[in-house]
Amino acid sequence: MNVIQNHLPTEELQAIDAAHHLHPFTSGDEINAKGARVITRAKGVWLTDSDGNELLDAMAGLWCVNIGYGRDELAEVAAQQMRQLPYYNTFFQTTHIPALELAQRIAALAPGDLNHVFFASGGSEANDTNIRLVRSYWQNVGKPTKTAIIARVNAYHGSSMGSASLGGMAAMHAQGGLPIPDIHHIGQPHWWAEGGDRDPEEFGLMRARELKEKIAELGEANVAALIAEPIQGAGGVIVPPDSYWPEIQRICDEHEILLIADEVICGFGRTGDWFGSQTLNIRPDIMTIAKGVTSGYLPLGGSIVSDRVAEGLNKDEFNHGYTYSGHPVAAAVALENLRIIEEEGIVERVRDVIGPYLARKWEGLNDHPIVGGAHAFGLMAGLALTPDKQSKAIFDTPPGTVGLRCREACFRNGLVMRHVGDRMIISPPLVLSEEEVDMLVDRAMRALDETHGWLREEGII
Ligand code: PXG
Repeated sequence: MNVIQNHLPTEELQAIDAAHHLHPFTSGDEINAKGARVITRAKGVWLTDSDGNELLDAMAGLWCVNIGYGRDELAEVAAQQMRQLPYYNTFFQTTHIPALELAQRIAALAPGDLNHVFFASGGSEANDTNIRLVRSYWQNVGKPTKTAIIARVNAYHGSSMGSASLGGMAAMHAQGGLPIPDIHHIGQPHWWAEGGDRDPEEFGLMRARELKEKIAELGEANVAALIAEPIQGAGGVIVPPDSYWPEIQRICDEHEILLIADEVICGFGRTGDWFGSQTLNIRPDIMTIAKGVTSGYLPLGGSIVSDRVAEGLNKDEFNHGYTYSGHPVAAAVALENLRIIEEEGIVERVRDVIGPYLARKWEGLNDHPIVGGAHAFGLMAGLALTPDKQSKAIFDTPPGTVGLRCREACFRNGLVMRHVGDRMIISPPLVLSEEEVDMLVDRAMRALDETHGWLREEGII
């Protein structure tokens, strides 16, 4: 352990954290009693904690550190931009070079005629923008009744009032009076958990047709948009059956519904293309971006809209914006990040080399006695923990008990993997090597073995 310890001892850092820091998606009492894990540095795909332990970060932070940790180029660009122009806004008829160059760059990368970018500081803000943007669009083009937005159960679109309303997370809606009015939810294409005896393709069509039913129920004249992640991320890396997206696209086209693809996780290489919409053949009118656009080095998000949507929106003043929309330092870092992704061929490597390699190794976990439905898509993957893979049964314990146990076993084995209920999921940096994939899967296997042992000891299986 040759890490320089230039900080307080772990217990003292934990005590300060417990006294003053409120954490997202965390029970305060629990973490304060136990002490938070303190991460002090990172390089490539490896994190180091305050005790000098090294962890393989199979979550790329929170699905965002696409180019891996520790790229000096981004630090250099940030420092240069801070010296030249650390801040200026893009309101009131002004602009600056990093924002306009980034908008041009993103427009060039985005498919079809998605040529216009409205910046935010993250995915939640961008999705809040989308709610106001689609309603303004329909108002400006003479269809002001089109205000309803359809989203999906178990989707994640952010934590602000608007974006959490779009999301379909029951636990979030239970706190703080959500969803806001005029947001409606349809089912998710989660065949493993909800498909029952149906064939996956038949189930995919059935779930897609819920959109048609919802439009009929609300009235086409009242529906502004559908928002959906190409692959649900935080919901558990849920890859829809092949039949699902073509049918969704067809219904949106048929009914004049704007399609918003939330690319916050799928975007910038994770699916083996620049955007998940390209991998899945989706033609969105709007895409939400964040996370991988800067590889998480600085906060930046945005909405990319088509020529048609921009034309409608631009007819009137859009009374919306954030102090940090297009922040020059974040934009400069994004440009450098995109340069690295392109010049190093990172997207192609996900598609042709490391994605297929991860899929082969990850899907091998299906042989484990408590694993069902292990499946990878690009550089994200999920599996279900199950007491019986034939019947796709769930455990008798409260949902998430076994998943949490498995996550703790992953940490003991030097691996960061996330659990969503009793599903385990990964989304590693796009730059991990074959050797690191092997380490990831070996460690995951050890954690699964430990979880299996515990399930037997407790008599749960
Ligand atoms: N859309 C999607 C698809 C996301 O995954 C957001 C929007 C919101 O982005 P911001 O930048 O506002 O956080 C996200 C964020 C998890 C987890 O536990 C996932 C996210 C955020 C926090 C935790 O998997 N995704």
